[in-house]
Amino acid sequence: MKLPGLALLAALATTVVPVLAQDAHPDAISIIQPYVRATPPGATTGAGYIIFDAGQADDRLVGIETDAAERVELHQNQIVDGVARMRPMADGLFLPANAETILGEDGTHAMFFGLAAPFIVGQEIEATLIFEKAGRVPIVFTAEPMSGPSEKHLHEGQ
Ligand SMILES: [Cu+2]
Repeated sequence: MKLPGLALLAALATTVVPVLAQDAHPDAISIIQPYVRATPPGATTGAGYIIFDAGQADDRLVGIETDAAERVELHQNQIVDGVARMRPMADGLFLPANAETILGEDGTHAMFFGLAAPFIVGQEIEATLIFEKAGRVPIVFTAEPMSGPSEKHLHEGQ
């Protein structure tokens, strides 16, 4: 497994989970090393990251559901007047065929709002990814230390 230019994730043990949603799609999308960053006590928001390797067809991640939070949004950081802010990705995350797409690159991330409990290192968080074509796919995020390289960003409206 080659993870070019992704020191953070390359440093983690890499797990590849081929998703075989339907037998008819032998080259289905792969979901690689989904993780969330551990959160401090009392935190109500968290962030998650995933590497995708789309199969032979384009797809699009349009949503994430989990019992661990009230809701999850797909976000992208943008610099406005020198300050990083984040906005929901209205069209979701496009996953071009035969390519790796990283939720976590270019300021993208999954934003968890209303955490049921803080994310603790090593914790496993069950979630369901919702794809335009592949449909609903269950995954498990692992909580990694919060001290990893991170972009500071403001949470709009908080
Ligand atoms: Cu965010």
